Formats: sequence, structure tokens, C-alpha cells
Amino acid sequence: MSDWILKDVPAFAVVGRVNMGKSAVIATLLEIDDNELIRVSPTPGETTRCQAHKVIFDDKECVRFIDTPGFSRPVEAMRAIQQIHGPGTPGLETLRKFVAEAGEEFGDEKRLLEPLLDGAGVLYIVDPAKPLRDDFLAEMEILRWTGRPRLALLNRRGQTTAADEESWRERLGGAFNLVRTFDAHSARYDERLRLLKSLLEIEERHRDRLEETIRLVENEWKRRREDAAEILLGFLEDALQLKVSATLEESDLTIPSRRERKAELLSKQYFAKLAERELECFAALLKIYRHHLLQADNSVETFTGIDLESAETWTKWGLPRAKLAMAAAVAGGAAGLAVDAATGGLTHGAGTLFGAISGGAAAWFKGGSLPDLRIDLLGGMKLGTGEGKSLSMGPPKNPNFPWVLLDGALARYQQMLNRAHGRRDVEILAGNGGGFTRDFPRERREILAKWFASCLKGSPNRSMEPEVFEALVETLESIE
Ligand SMILES: Nc1nc2c(ncn2[C@@H]2O[C@H](COP(=O)(O)OP(=O)(O)OP(=O)(O)O)[C@@H](O)[C@H]2O)c(=O)[nH]1
Ligand SMILES: [Mg+2]
Repeated sequence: MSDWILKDVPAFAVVGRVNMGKSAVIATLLEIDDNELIRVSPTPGETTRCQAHKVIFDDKECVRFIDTPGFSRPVEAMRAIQQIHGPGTPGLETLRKFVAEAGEEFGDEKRLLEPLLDGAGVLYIVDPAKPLRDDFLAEMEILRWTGRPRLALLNRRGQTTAADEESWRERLGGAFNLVRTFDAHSARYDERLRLLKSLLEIEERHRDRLEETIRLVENEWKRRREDAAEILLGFLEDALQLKVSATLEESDLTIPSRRERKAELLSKQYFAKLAERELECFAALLKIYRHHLLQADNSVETFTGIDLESAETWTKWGLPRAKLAMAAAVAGGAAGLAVDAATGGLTHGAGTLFGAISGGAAAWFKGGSLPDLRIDLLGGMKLGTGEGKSLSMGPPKNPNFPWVLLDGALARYQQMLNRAHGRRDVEILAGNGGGFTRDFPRERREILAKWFASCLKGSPNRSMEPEVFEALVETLESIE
């Protein structure tokens, strides 16, 4: 055993030509989006030393992947190895000699061979867009001489044709136990899992360990989904009850411009709070899924353009009118309102008092569907005792509001799961797409509608929480 290999811990060295995406493959597979931990870069020769990346569950190392410098002079190295060996096929002994005796001109080759000589399996990364030339054949030949279990991965970095891939597969098939595709920039959870399962097929010696690792990975994924559903539930419950209020002075009531200014301020506050809640929710989700380069951007401005009244919103984000009416009928309390909306007789929350509200915040709900804004009497009965009145805003009366909120969250969730950790560009979590709620099965829609209605009334139905949680877990799973 050496520094690279531990007894009972399966190890795989990720090897290949410089700049093929070796580091990116490990980063995506192990969900590491930090360049301090794994450097992924367009500059060839970025990885200059071997580096072990461990998969650890409960303080126990389950499997390790060793990042290596890329082959830089494979043809020359192959010839040097053949020269050491003489006629016939070189094996581990000759490779050991090569590593011990060759000079620094083969520094990269020596370093990348070390973990293999110590017993690591081979994950060979190629970009099938590259022409299959002698230097690649030399790499394959050297790897074959190690006699280690070998899996070749086609990591498509650019455009390839089916014919290109086929000829790569044919050549790789002769030198490797298994050939698979794995796109480091787009592989999702199921592809990562499939890669782990492929390791089972080439590495018999560590079957139990690998099977256990796969089980642990699957369990953890399930737990993450449940954590995400819990966060989403909390966010919806909170957002649907959100309300802001301000005290009105006597002059606010009598001078229209002051009144409007107060109302405008309050609407800004409302949307800022809503945006803040969303931001918290997505920050928590990004943490669960270990993303640092994906950024939740929930400035109030990002909501601009969502128009709860427009046909496009109904079809893209929320529930279409017919389905909304059915859902509302089940929800009971909100039924009157929603059915109203479904038949076209929309009840506008914004009264004439607030017609003058303008600015970024008001754009959140274009078309007059501002959150219900009403004047409440402070302390109810105390009118006229000089204690003042309060102005409160939210939640919006538009029955599609909860569905739009949920759909936006689901679109972002999907974007997050599509993001591969091997990428190093910053991406904004904008959640384009959507339309998930539209296709909910009827039962799920009814459960949510009922619960939404209770939240909007300010008293979330606690006894429904287990089924709402289940519905959200199911939803997240179907999006994945
Ligand atoms: N489009 C695309 N680009 C990729 C993919 N995988 C890697 N790249 C890019 O290719 C470049 C090289 O990736 P690395 O992972 O650093 O390559 P490497 O093989 O580790 O390179 P060295 O360490 O220098 O030998 C980076 O700019 C990556 O972003 C992929 O699947 N698709
Ligand atoms: Mg690298």
C-alpha cells in the first residue's frame, strides 16, 4: 500500500490528455464547485500533482478518486517504456522501472502512473470531439499495460458526430473494460449514480464497498429532497401569510398625496419582504445541494413582469383558470373568490385609493392585481379614541398567487438540479421555464389548494402538513 491507496477503500485514478476535463469530471461527480478544492480551467496543464478526493459518509471513507496531471508526451513515454522492456508486452514491472528511472521530461507521466502502480483503477477521460490520433492510442496502450480495471468516459466538450463517437468507442472497446458517456458540464444526479454503478462492473474486488457507497448516496439524495420539501413548505406557509402594516396619522387620511405615499411605501415593503423570504428559501436549498456558484437573485426587480392577471401567467406559471376553479372549489374558503376569477369576474384587490401606486414594487403585479390593501382599525373598536388607524397590505387576493409562488420555486429547483458542479461560471438562479403546477395530478392540486387557502387566511392547517409535505416531496421527485 502507498499514500494513494488504502486497504479496503476502492480507488480510481482519473487520467487522460491535458485539458480533457478530468478535474471537471471529478468535480461534477463529487459535487465540488470550488476551484480551491478542484481546479477546473481552460488552461491546459492546470493539474500538476495527483490529488485524492474522498467520498466520506459518517467519517468513513467509502471510495476515492485521484485527480492526476494529464499525459503530456504519451508517444515518447510509450516508446521509452517499450525500450526498457524489450520485445513483448510491458507490464507493471516495466512501468515501475519507467517511473523510477525516467527523467523529468516524463514528469507528468510518472506522476499519473504512480496511483495506478499502487493499485488504483482507471477512469480514462477523452473528448470524442478530438480526432483519434497516435498520441491517444499511445495513452490507451500504456493504460492497458497497467492491467488495472479500466473504464473509459467520453466527456463531450464540443460538437461531435455519431460517427466520431462510434470510432472512439470502437478503439476504446479494445483497451477498456467498459465505455460510457459522462458530460462533466451537464451530468445530473442520475448520471452520476450511473457512473458509480459502472464502477461496480469493472472493480470486482471492492464490490461490497461500492454497493454500500451507492446505497449511501441514494439515501442521502432522498434525505436532501425531504429537507428541500420541508424548506419549501415553510416558505410557502410564511409567504402566503405575509402582511405588512403601517400606522396612519390623521393627516394621512385627509391629504391624498400623503396617503398615496404611505401606500406606496407599504407596497415596497411588502414586496421586499416577499423577496427576502424567497431569497432565504433558495439560499437554504443551494446549501443542501452544495452550490456556491449558482446565485439566488431575488431583488424585487426580478419579480417585475410577473403579471398575475395575464393569460400567459395563467398558462405558464400558475394554474389555468379551469383547474384553478376546481382546486378552489375543494379549498372551500377561497372558493367564492377563485370561482369568480375563473369565470372572468376578477375581484381586484387594489381599490381606487391605491390606483396611484407606482414604481418597481407595483410592477410585481401588473394589471391592477396588487395585494389587497385595506385599512384596519387599530384595536378594532377604538375608532375615534385618537389611537389612529393602520394600513395593512398582503397577501394578494389573486387566487393564482400561491401557484405562481410555488411554480417559480419549482423552476428554480429544477435549474439547480440541472447545474453540474464541474462548471466554474457563475449562474443566476432565475428559474426560467415553469408550468409544473399545471400538470399536477388532481389529488395533489386539491390538497395544496386547501392548505393554501388556510395559509392565506392566516391560520395554516397543521393537521394537513404531513400530506402537504408528501405532496411536495412527490413534486420535487417528479421534477428531478
Ligand atoms: N463544454 C464543456 N466543457 C468542459 C467539459 N468538461 C470540461 N470542460 C472544460 O474543459 C476545460 C478543461 O477542464 P479541466 O477539468 O480543467 O481539464 P483537465 O483534464 O483536468 O486539465 P488538466 O488538469 O490541465 O490536465 C475547462 O475549461 C472545462 O470547463 C464538458 O463536459 N463540457
Ligand atoms: Mg485537471
